[in-house]
Amino acid sequence: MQILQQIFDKIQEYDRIMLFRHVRNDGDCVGATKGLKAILSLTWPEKQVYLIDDDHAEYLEFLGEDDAPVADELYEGALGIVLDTGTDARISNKKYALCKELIKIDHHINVCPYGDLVWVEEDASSCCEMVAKFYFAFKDQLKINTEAATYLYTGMVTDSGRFRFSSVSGDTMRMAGMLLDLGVDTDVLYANLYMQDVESFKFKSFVYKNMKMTDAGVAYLYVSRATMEKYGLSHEQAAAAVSLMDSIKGSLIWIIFIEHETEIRVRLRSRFVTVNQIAERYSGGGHACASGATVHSRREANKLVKEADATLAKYKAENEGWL
Ligand SMILES: [Mn+2]
Repeated sequence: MQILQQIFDKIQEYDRIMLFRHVRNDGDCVGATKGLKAILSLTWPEKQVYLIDDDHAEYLEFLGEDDAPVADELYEGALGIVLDTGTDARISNKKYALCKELIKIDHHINVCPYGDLVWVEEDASSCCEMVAKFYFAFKDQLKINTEAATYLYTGMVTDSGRFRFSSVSGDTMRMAGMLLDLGVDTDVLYANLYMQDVESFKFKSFVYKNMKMTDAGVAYLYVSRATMEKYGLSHEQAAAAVSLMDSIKGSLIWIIFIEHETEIRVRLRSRFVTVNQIAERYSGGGHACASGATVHSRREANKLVKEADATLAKYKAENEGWL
């Protein structure tokens, strides 16, 4: 592909390269930036390659720290490469704007094609898969090691739900296979990614014990501020528990209500059935199968559940093949 060659040539041209990723770090943006940094540093030890970001996610700390901040002058005249970041507004380190030229490498919908060179593959399961593809396209000229392969493999695993999502293609598995051949230790990786504190299992047990099911099969849970306090959870951590209800047989809609100081935030998730029209009636919206909304009382929450129940009952009556 021509764009890969253009990116390779551009990297060769520069002595200093700054890597960027999105706010609210995830495994893919961290893996892609760390993986590419390792590949570039191994291949061209004489080049300065920096990865500087204030943001960090606790669960990815095992991948190691980024570089310490440097003076603005070092950004000027450098090549910036932004990974896994759909829009320039989401770039975490705002100093990307100081770079002389910018490359965008991403797999989100390309509504905002910022940068001088843009390589976007909307079908790719992760940005790490794209970096792996870049490496293997130039493997005679680029160097990699087990550590770099592990960074890339990490992002491939986390962004694809452990290779479960429909975005996973034959290419995804071929790239993953070639990375495994470089010595990725998946036992250590999965232990780092998926082991949890005993408290979080206690909260899980709370979720399954206290969630309710409507007649049509809407699973829902109300999390009060007292509950969050009891389990030491942030609003965000509590809201993430919606995914614990994502694979209950017969339940195609699952909803979590999180009590905030002055309102109740709602996360609606579904399989096959569209739920954003429900969210829109409660000052929210979002994707067909993943939406957010806000209600102001338990009564209003129950009303939303009733509407979801009616939506699901109608769906089940009119469709076959759901599980
Ligand atoms: Mn990603």
